[in-house]
Amino acid sequence: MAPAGNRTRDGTGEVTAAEAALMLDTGQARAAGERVIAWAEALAAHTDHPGQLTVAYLTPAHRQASLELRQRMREAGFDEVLEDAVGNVVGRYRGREPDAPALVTGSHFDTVRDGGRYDGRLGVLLPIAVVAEYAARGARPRHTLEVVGFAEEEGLRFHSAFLASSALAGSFDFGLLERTDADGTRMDDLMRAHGLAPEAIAGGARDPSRVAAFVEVHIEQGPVLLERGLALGAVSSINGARRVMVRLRGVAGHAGTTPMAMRRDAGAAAAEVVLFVERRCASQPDLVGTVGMLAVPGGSTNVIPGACEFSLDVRAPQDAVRDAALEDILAEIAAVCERRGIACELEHTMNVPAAPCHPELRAQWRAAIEATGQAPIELPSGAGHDAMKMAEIAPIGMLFVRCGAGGISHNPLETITAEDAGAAAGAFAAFVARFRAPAR
Ligand code: HGY
Ligand code: MN
Ligand code: MN
Repeated sequence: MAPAGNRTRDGTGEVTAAEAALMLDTGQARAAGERVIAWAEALAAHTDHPGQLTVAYLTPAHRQASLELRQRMREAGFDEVLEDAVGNVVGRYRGREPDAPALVTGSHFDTVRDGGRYDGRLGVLLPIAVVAEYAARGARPRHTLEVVGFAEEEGLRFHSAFLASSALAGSFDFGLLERTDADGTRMDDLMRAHGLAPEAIAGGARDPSRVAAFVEVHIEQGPVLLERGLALGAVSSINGARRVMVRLRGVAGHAGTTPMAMRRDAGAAAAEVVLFVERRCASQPDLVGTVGMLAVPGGSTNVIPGACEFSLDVRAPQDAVRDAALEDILAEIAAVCERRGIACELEHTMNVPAAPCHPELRAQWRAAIEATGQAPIELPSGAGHDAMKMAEIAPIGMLFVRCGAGGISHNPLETITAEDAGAAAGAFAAFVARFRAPAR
């Protein structure tokens, strides 16, 4: 017998008729998953470098991707679709209670160099596919659903990670507008050349009281779900990250005539530091350290490196562990430079604290995963996400989706299945249907 009132029963207990209308059945979820895979494939056609997927902030490929996302949103039936002052693509699907604060979701659509087609983009395309299901049946969630395609998260072009989500969070660093890319193009000029208005960025910051929560669907970018045989996982917290660009200056010299003891070799100094980073960060569990960029600017085979530049990226679940490791690394850099007669310049380019997901949203994601018939597990995120920026103004939650190919990411081999994308669509719809704004 149907429970009293306008309640109905589905596989996970009592839901109201309005909530039930927001759920996807297996067929609808699968169709949404297949749509997401096809859209990700189409979006990957836009790239800065043919033969690989690289989409940096405001390149021609980035602009094409932005137009395509806006078109997907319009076709899906969003009530409002716009591009904001920093280039974010924003779609709003009105809720049953339009005066209630919005449930904001989304992720980034820029990529790393030669990256995968689901990092970030899954978190934009999947909510669009679910809204298309809602619009097709005239179903409305309680809270307005705002889907954001963040224009820049990876920091590829200007070393400015989370640029776009910081604009929504009201913590945009306006000094970045003066930063130039490898071709000497100023960010401010580039934005204006694309019709964006840096002076309007501050006005785009969200009023925290108007954001009920921020949730992000993202590929796991690791092997845990794959090894556990699970499609989905709720995220417990996001590791904090610190990044530094290190520029070493020694003395260029003749590779053939300069005795080894008389050299001030910036490349050899950097090599010592890289191995120290590996040793120090391997010394504690969950602490990671990476030198992802390493270059001898203008180097030649027969010239001792007079300069060497490299990046540092250090992360841990606890900020204190991360900061202690970075301190040790910077102390080692100073000692190596002292011993070798090398000058050193440091540029701190990122310091994002670890971001715990809100307990109530973790519970709601676990319930949503269970609604898809899967046992809910929780796992931390070693990768950084826009959610950690949005955590500055709203409670956050995240859903991870299994990665294939051993969990590889930031690599063209990155992959997910349509079936898992469908499971994620079903969980996302169940989450939205039963979403309750956490107490603030
Ligand atoms: O670096 C990261 O963790 C993210 O992919 N930007
Ligand atoms: Mn990434
Ligand atoms: Mn990402």
